[in-house]
Amino acid sequence: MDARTVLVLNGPNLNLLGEREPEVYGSATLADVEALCREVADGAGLTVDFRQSNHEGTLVDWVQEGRRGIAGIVVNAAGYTHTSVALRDALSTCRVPRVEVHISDIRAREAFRHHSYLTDVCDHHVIGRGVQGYAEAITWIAARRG
Ligand code: DHK
Repeated sequence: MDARTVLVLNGPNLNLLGEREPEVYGSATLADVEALCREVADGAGLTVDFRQSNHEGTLVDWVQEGRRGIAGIVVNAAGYTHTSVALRDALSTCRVPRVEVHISDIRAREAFRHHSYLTDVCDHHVIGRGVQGYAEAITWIAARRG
């Protein structure tokens, strides 16, 4: 990773995008999302390091890896959004712009999804915009770089 890298992190069950609750998350697969991110980043002169894990500690390790010296972090922590103090603490150590993304509108779903531990340690939020939200997040990071 270098100063032009956007680190895009995906949490648990997002590997099943496309087959998982398509009425909520849509029909795009995670590979489709990765291709979208690469296209948008490429257009902005950035590169993408795209990762997914079902494991909280792995996500923490990856946030720490990207905490300085890169263009920014886009994070859809999926279920860990609503549970993970550890991920929140990792994001709060970052010296790079952080964007929280959710495909669905978590504010309009079950009450347990309304609270995000990540919201106030991220600099920007794209919620409920479908997978296009990832593109918006990368565009925001690119615009912030000027
Ligand atoms: C994805 C998940 O897996 C859920 O646990 C979150 C998020 C919402 C999304 O909308 O991308 O509650």
